[in-house]
Amino acid sequence: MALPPSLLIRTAKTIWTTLWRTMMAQMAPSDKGGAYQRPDSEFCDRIPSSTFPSDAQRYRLIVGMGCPWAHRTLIVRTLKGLDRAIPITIVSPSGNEGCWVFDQPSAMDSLGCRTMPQFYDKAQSGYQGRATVPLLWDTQTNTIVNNESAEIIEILNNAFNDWATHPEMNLYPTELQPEIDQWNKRIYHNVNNGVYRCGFAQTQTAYTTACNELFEALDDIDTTLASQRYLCGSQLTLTDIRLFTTLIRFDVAYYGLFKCNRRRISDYENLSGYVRDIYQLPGVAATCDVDAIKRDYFGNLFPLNPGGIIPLGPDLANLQAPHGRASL
Ligand SMILES: N[C@@H](CCC(=O)N[C@@H](CS)C(=O)NCC(=O)O)C(=O)O
Repeated sequence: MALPPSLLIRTAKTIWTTLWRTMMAQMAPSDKGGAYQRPDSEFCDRIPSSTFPSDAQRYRLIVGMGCPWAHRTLIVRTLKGLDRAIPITIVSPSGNEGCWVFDQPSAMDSLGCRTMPQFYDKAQSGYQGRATVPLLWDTQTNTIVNNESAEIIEILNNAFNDWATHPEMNLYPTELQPEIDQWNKRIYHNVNNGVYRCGFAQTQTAYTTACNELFEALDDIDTTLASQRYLCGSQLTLTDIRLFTTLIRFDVAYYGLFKCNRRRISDYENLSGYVRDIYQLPGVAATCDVDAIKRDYFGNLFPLNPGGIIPLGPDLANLQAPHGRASL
């Protein structure tokens, strides 16, 4: 005998909402108002230092191709020409285990780890924090150097110039640092983490605040980019790379899955050309794995997309179109 629909709906809603809240609390810690609170990164050593001297092939980057934070490190590694000096290991998300897993035999197999949490535990026994990517690993002492992308990209920019194919490329020049730092602060809160603050919001108010702040920042950035090629003028810097990895995921994932749907990046006149400009820099397109982005976001963030269906669009052929920004 079928249940009366209203009872069925009420029961399903109660169970579903309770499960959703429980899973969201685990996946996305929030404050009392339901706003997402990203946990701080816990490993913040630098290279060069007395413990971690600069050296080629000693350090390894562990990345996930869908992850915007890991993507920053891949782009800086590529632009600097550090492919030989800093090898990478790619991990994939395991939807069932809720963590990153090593899917191919890797140089670190000798450590006997299959998942990122096991790997963090090797570096710090009993580690209870988030086992995030990207991770800069020291293969000599078998420990973590750094797991904060904002710091790893500074390390990659500075510490390995003796082995870099493009040592002359300085993405964090001293004279631009105050301006870069200012952009970073605004872009991190409103855009990089802003899209997560929309998608991981657990109340309407938290979502509305995040969404308003996100689009206010994007509107301002679009205006800035009307008269200059990059955020700090004519020179590409770390702040552009930090912005780019969010923008390239925007129409693909954040617009739909994270409800960042006031406008697409492709609707912005200047931001859309800016994305094409950076995408077309030598080596950058090869770091952009759109299938992995779709798979990792739509396929693995179960509380946001329980059916796991991965959308077919959008059409990104336009990324190869002329950007017309060189004259700015
Ligand atoms: N602050 C970190 C954040 C990195 C981060 O949140 N990475 C995500 C993937 S996009 C992750 O590994 N999450 C796994 C988890 O939180 O358990 C950074 O920028 O390096």
